[in-house]
Amino acid sequence: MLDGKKTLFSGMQATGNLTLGNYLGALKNWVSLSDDYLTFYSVVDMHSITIRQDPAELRKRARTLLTLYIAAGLDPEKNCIYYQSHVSGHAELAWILNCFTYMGELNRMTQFKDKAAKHADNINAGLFTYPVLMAADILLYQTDVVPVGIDQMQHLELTRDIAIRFNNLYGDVFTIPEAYIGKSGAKIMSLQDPSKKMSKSDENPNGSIYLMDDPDTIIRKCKRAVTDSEACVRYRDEQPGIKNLIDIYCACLNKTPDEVEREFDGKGYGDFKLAVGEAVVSVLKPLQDRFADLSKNKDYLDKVIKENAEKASWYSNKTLRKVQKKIGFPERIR
Ligand code: ATP
Ligand code: LTN
Repeated sequence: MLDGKKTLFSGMQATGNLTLGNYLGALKNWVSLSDDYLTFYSVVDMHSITIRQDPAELRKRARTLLTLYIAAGLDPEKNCIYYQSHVSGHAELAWILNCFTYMGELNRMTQFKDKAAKHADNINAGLFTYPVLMAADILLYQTDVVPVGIDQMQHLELTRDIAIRFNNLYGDVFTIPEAYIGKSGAKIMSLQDPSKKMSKSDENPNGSIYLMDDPDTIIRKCKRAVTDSEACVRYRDEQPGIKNLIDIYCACLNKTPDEVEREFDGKGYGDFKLAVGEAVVSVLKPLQDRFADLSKNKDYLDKVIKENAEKASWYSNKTLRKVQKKIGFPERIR
């Protein structure tokens, strides 16, 4: 709660090109929830450097991501859209929360284990304490709700544990946040291997649909999606490829799996895959057009970046000062 309004926080890393999974699992819900909350949507560039980045590339991707937030339908006048690295409170609170988080808790994080296995030559302390920075992001804004894909649930549970632990020691300092997982699209799988989540860091570009893919590419990737030989469009675990395509179709067109099964009863996979491709195009094409327009408007984007960083700093400082006082840091002399 901030200013008597429920608060929403979410963020994405500026690594790789956003996929349809990122859009349907996160961004789309951000847009649908944005009217009901005081909202903060961060480009979490400080999280990105837990993996080695090319500086010019990181800067470019961060700006692209921020622009995409707006192109997806988040009005930056109403939603605080900003770079995490522009608001120093994130790092300051993360340090404090590090001292309230146990090694054993961090050792259990599956994202850490996955990323450590993938980047065995650079298992840095930042990668290990990544979830603490994420907890700081969320708790800084007294967040009530955090829309994310299912893969982030474990980090959210940890955030809650840290907040409860802190509150037990110092009184009611933090709001305890809840995850918001969308009804469909919470976990979009790779088109080439439906046992793996669609991910922006996947090496096989055919497994993911990127938000910037052109219509022909989208249709081609859907047509080539790995399915099975059952030859019926059914929403069930035994047909993971088809199930995933139904999820995509439902999330794009706001339909239910039942409706989709009926719609494609007696039809072949060719028809269904084409319809999925067209549904994806119908969602991504308008977003791509808005992105192209926004990208031309440098002054506008710069203004959004500056003003929203100031707004986020203002709110985050309120929480930070409270925390610093509670734990016994000396008061600032004005
Ligand atoms: P990486 O491959 O670099 O780990 P990622 O594609 O998993 O990245 P993140 O930046 O970790 O993306 O996630 C951004 C948001 O998108 C998170 O809320 C996450 O839960 C959601 N998300 C990511 N992939 C999927 C997916 N396949 N289905 C649904 N939601 C997803
Ligand atoms: N860890 C998240 C990105 C992230 C985030 C957050 C999401 C960083 N801070 C705060 C929600 C709230 C990820 O890898 N997707």
